[in-house]
Amino acid sequence: MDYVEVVESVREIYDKDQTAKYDFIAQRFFHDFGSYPGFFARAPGRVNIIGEHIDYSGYPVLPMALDRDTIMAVRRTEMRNIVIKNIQRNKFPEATFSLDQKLSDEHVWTNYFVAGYRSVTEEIPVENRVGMLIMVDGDVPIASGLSSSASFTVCAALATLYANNPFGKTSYKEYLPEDHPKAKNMLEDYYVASTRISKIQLAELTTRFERMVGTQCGGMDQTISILAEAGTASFIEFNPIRLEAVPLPSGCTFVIANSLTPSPKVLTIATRYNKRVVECRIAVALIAKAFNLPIFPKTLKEIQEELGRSLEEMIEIVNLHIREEEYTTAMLEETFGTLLIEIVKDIQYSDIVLNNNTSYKPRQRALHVYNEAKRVYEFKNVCQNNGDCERLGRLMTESHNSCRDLYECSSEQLETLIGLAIEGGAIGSRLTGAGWGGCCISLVRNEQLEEMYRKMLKFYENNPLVTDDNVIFSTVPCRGACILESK
Ligand code: NG1
Ligand code: MG
Repeated sequence: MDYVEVVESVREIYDKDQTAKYDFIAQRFFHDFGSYPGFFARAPGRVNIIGEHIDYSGYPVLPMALDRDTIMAVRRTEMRNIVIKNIQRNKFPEATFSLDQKLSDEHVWTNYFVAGYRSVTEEIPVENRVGMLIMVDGDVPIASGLSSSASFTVCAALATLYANNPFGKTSYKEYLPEDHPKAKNMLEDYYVASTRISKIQLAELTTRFERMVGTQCGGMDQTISILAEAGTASFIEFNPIRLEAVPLPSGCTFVIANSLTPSPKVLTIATRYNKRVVECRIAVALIAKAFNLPIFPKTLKEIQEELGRSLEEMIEIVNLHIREEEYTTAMLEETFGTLLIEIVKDIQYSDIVLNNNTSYKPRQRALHVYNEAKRVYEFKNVCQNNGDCERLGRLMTESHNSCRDLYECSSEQLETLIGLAIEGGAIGSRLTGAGWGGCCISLVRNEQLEEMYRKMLKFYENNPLVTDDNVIFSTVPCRGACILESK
């Protein structure tokens, strides 16, 4: 139960039949490598329903997994290396790695593979690791707040874990000879097995290693990608990771729409995501200083616990002790009596943030975090009690307004799109994921669904970036990552 699963059949993973997508990858694998894959690893993207930019402050979030995922077709090889190819070969050129590959300093797509690979191989001596041939495909829109990066990292970790099968709980099945009739239809038979690394452990490991690629993320995305259950959203708490199933209300639908403004976090860490991580830490330090704490806690949650106050009381404390105007670096250094880097140095890549900014808004960021945490608890309670859609919609809209005004992570296009959703009758709409572009999620009563689509489709009229009809879609909670193996 606790361990990463190997599933029976592709039909058990999704709501609708997705067999064709696996057959396609298997054929491409055969075309490029001259044999069929031994197994598939898959890990879903996710949509966050509420609880934005608070996972790295230690507060709970409420996402659900999508039926869109990263898929890796894998075959072990005798070669002492890893060859990784992508179906979209022009965008993502193939690469060959050694079995102790390090992350590249450049921003290359394969860094997410290496992060996943390393999160499960650190304990395996290099001479015991196996070579792999890999073909990657995926349908999680990239850099759009639906966690394509975490689904990729998790998928890589799972593929590596299973290929190396280090714990030997199930024996590794021989590959089918190419002329075997079953090889023609890879998806006929799969069987159940398991490996010995807990899902929680894997979530922690992949989060830690994905941070090395750049974004100083919390653990929401990796956790939901691994532990999601079909049919329910998840309330996720951190330190340690805990999940609670959250039923979604009936009579209404969650709709995701893409603003088509990509938000590549790793390329903007200095001024966006990682800057917010640093600003939250500055808020913690300012509160700690005001209360003369001898040791500064690391997160807004830790300082709440340290002071033993409620979220409401923390909001008062922030209003009282952190000024509304921006703080310059010089002001902060005077307040703390040290260089600013001393306050944030254990945050990876924080030097890049400090080198690219001269002012910070700790009060606004902390107010967002404490208020958003309150909304997440309330959202979960409403779902578990009466499922009052109106209340849920209002919480989503309040969350969005806070992301826009206090956290400043919305964008012009998102505002337009969310405005159209509300005009079309959505009872709530908000940006989802890190923001600054990417997607929004709207809650709409089923009888209003068509009207809302009609309004929102205006956003895409004459937009040259629209390449398919997948820019707007409804979604239900899907299951977490797993392995598919042919008998
Ligand atoms: P997206 O935008 O989906 O990559 C990111 C972080 C999350 C969380 C959200 C904001 C990564 C891998 N994930 O999600 O941990 O902080 O932003 O709520 O960067
Ligand atoms: Mg991401």
